Amino acid sequence: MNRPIVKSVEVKAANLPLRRPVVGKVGRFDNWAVLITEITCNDGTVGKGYIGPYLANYMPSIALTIKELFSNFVGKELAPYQFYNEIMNSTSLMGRSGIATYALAALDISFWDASAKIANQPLCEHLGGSIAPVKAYNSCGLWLDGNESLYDEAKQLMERGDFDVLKIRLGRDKLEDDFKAIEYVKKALGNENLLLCDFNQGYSLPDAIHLLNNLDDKGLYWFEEPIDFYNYDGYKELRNRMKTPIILGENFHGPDEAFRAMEEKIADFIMPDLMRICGISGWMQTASIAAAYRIKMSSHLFPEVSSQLMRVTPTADFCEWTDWSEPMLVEPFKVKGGNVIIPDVPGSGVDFKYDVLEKYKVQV
Ligand code: SMN
Ligand code: MG
Repeated sequence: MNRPIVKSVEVKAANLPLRRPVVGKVGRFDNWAVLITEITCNDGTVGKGYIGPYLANYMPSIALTIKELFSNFVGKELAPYQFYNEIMNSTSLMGRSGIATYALAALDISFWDASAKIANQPLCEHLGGSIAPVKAYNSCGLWLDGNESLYDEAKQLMERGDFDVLKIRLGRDKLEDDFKAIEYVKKALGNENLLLCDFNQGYSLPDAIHLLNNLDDKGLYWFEEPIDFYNYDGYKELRNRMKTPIILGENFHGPDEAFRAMEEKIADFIMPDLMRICGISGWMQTASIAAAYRIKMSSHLFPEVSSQLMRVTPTADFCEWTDWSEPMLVEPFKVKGGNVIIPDVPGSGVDFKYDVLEKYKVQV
């Protein structure tokens, strides 16, 4: 069968204000920097997607890379997974990580959106799955700043969408303050519900051992990124010492890194990031590897496409939900009963409010 031919690409960027600033060991962010990629086929289909590369000043370089990579596909029949493999197998001069990965991810997400639209199916159905509620946690708050009382903040986070799983950021100067923070949040959440925690690589190995030893009996569902994500020996050591499962993965650049981490058994669970894992194609490869290793896989940010992907991830655990992109989305995904609700529309369900993109525009 003839498939539509890929014709052109458009890239836009914006720096959306965040309702609650991100304050963690990862830094402070008042904005969510997004790069929108739209590809058009000769039948008029437009594939849309976005990535969030954090650092707005790098977006022009990423946009240029997107356009340069796109030149490989002009005039070809749309074939997202084939395109992904062609680039992965031919860009060794650029490397298979960093900006190249972000740019390929942006294109891959848009190609798959177009492909699902052409098939007239929601993305998860196009990938061989079905629509159903996707178990999620609300990750929009519980940062390290904590001006509001953490009890009230946790209650607010549970209220919208009836969430019963939350994630707290840890790594306050005094261990006692982390203990108190956990206590306040647990009081709001209830002891029967799951609390996850994230350290954002804030610790050296000896400090992490000390801290996690003190937190190991707190009933936290996972310890996320206590130390540098590339410290493989350190992660092995932590896994040996702790009862609480260790998770990392938001910093895997492409499936190669995810594979190595699983092969080396450095984590109990993984949580790839749609952008860094190299889009939908990179995610699908990683999900197969996680299934082979029987490792639970959660998602990192990008709840719209990630929730669709969780429906075809054999070891799917939790979808991380944030509302950061909502201001620019025509139809933000609904959250109900602690689940992300995938809309029954063709494609990824992501479409943009162009007036909002214009208002917060970044020149690329
Ligand atoms: C995180 C990463 C990037 C920006 C904000 C928060 C964090 C998470 O590591 O896992 O949510
Ligand atoms: Mg994290």
